[in-house]
Amino acid sequence: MGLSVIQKILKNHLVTGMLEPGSEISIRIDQTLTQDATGTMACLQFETMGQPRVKTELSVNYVDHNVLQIGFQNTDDHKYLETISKKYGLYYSKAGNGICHQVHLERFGQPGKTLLGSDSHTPTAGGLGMIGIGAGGLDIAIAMGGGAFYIQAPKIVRVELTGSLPAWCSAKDIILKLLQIMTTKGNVGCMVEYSGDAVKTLSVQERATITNMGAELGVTTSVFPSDLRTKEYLESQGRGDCYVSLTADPDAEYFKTITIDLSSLEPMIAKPHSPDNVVTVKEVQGVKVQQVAIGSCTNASYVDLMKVAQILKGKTVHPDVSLIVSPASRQTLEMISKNGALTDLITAGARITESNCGFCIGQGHVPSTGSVSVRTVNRNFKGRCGIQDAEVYLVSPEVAAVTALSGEITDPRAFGNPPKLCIPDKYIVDNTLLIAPSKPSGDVKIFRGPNIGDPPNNNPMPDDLCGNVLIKVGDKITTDHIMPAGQLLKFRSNIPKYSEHVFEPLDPTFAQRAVQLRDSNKYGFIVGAESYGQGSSREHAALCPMYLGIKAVITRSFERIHTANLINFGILPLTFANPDDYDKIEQGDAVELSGVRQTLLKNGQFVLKNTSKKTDMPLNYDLTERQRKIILAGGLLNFTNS
Ligand code: MIC
Ligand code: SF4
Repeated sequence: MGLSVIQKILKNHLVTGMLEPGSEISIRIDQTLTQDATGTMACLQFETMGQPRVKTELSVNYVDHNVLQIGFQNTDDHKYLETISKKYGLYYSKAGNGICHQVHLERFGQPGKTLLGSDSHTPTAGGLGMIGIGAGGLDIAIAMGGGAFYIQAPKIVRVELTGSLPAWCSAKDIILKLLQIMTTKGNVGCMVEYSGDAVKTLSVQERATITNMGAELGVTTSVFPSDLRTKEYLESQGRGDCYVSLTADPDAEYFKTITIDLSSLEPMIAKPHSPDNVVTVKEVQGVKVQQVAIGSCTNASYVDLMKVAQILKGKTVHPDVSLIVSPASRQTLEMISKNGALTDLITAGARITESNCGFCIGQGHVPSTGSVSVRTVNRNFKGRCGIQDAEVYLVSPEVAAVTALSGEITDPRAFGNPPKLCIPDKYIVDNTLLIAPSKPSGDVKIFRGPNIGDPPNNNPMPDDLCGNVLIKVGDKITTDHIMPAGQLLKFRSNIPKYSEHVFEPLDPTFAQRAVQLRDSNKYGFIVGAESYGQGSSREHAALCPMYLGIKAVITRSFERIHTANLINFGILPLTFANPDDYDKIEQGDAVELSGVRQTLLKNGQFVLKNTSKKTDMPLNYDLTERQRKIILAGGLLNFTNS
């Protein structure tokens, strides 16, 4: 049987296991990526492993999430990352150089390689024909030390693209269409591989928009073949020597195939508050808009901003709209500045920001109360923009630009001629803000500001867990609900302080109640419903609950990265054997789980005793032997260092 692109890359990197969907495999990681919001903890964890230098082919520390440096905490974290990079042999991408995924595509991505990143949008690299996977910081730390990365061998979903994009439709409409079809739920354990005649009509940058939002599907990664368009892109970035061709064998087999005829697409939009709440723009046009924000690792590349500049040129942003444009990389900013497109944006009334994540994660440009913000980003979870009471819609750069001009959600097809696609023959390559790894040297002094604490320890899993259900939540709880970011990002390396905010958007009393329970020597349980832990890779959504004494999360289903993070921090991810039992348990119930160690050792069944309701409920888990040992040890750091 022939192999798909994904199978070829996995096979080349396989350390243990077999490519049987669902079974555990481990793969060698060629490159790692860390960013300042998750990287500090990852590097602190790497330091505890006592390795003299990173063992990957290439590792990069990016500063892109907290570039405003409000307060010393962020600036201190950056200095820490800079000195760590120097000492351990990582590239260091300084504040202002751009968003990790965009810069990685420009400078480092290579077809056929594996990339592990402490950010859920690491699959952006799949646009270049590589396997990019998002994971918690601890998994990255282990990969930096040369350790393999464990995942389930994937079910590979083939997405066949046919036809060609109609005028005013672009890559974002393709991925929004796929989100409408596949939704954000139920895709754990899958990887997406793109194929079909239309693939060759898409540039790497457009492919990267599509693979970027594979994160919202909940799949492990998304990959395009590496073809002449890939070669063209790498050459235009001065990296033609990285090119290898990588295509699927004609007889490769897939778990299933979804076909999207690009010719039949219309401009699409995701309504509040989920990326899969997708309809056509036509269906919601006319909604008045107060803010348009063009940016993020999804849709703020040179190709995107050139389209926006053409649409805005000679026109003026609607007086009721604030338009923010945040170029995804310094390369993009430099190029639109050189060719005059930046002037067109400014003259039209756009507010330009430094290249960074910024408003995408609620760091500034927070919409006003009750207002509508139309964005080119990838997530519109409630509250992520920095305020609960705002309506965020996700669109392509084209729809964002015409909406900024008209002041209401607008189908661009009524707007005359579409902008031209500008794909440069040569990008400007300027590594001024990218510091290459220095030669090994023992005398680099690591800088540690007062906000940087040690990673907290956890004890081995006790045999009996007696405690309370501290919170019961519903479907699709994201890591933004569990561990909000925005202005709190400055506490990412200060776990005691950050832990005060666990579940704050849902219940500001949670942390205080958890501490009271922990101080009375009892354990906290969390109850959730479907798709618990969507979104970001932030391990803090497990690490901080661990710090607060949480030992088990019981749900109807989990998302992949969050499950891995729970295991890494010694928290049991359990599911209701009878999904209806979710309705029979309440916040505040006193519960007991006994014989935990023995049950895990024997891979037996758990039974939760609800002493408040005087009921018993069977609980399942899907853990490999290695994962059970990690939980027994109290987490991956204990397991690795023992
Ligand atoms: C996000 O888009 O939610 C983030 C912020 O980039 C996160 C990482 C983090 O929480 O630091 C992600 O996507 O993993
Ligand atoms: Fe940054 Fe937003 Fe991309 Fe996350 S999704 S990496 S916050 S731009």
